[in-house]
Amino acid sequence: MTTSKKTSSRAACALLAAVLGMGTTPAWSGAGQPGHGHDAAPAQGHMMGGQGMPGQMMGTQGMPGHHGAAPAIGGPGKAADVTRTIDITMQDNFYEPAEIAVKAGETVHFKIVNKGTLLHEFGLGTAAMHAAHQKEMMVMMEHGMIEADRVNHERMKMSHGPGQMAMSHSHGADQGSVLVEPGKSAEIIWKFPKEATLEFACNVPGHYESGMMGPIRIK
Ligand SMILES: [Cu+2]
Repeated sequence: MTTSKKTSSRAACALLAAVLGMGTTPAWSGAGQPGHGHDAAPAQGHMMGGQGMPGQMMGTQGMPGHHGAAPAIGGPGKAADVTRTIDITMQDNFYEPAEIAVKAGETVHFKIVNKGTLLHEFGLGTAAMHAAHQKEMMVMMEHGMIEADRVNHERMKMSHGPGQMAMSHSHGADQGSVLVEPGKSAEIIWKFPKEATLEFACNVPGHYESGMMGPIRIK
């Protein structure tokens, strides 16, 4: 009786152990599923990492802002680091000087004056960036945000829709681009990268094509 009880309790124990064991197995396989989830999680994390990469790239390039895939063109510089001042005169439709030479990593203070009768831009970037910017500025002109000889600030403000943010954000001294109305002036302090193939250009529709651009030689 006692033995059978012990036996049955042992059996119960064994059963319990088995159940626990089995319980462990599903739990383990359950953990295995999260394990699979873990396998998937790094993949997701990787994907997220991939999505986050523009941010990382921006970080490495020292380019704060939202131009994720932008190539290294340098960034806004500090006044204290300026080693050279370059005067730029805008005419219809060309710049004086026609080309610029800077040293690798140099911080340059550009003083820009528009002596023409038309609206002009002084923008720093690669040829590809200027080409993209020209399309934006074509749209800006179509929307009346810019006119031949002026910036329509009212229209510019109204244009802060989601799709048009990029346009209004693509101008500004901290973006390496200024729009200058006739008779007005502007300045940019820019820290150049060690090496890059850059141009300064005016992307007001028709101006780049008519020669309002020049190379920036980094030596
Ligand atoms: Cu121009």
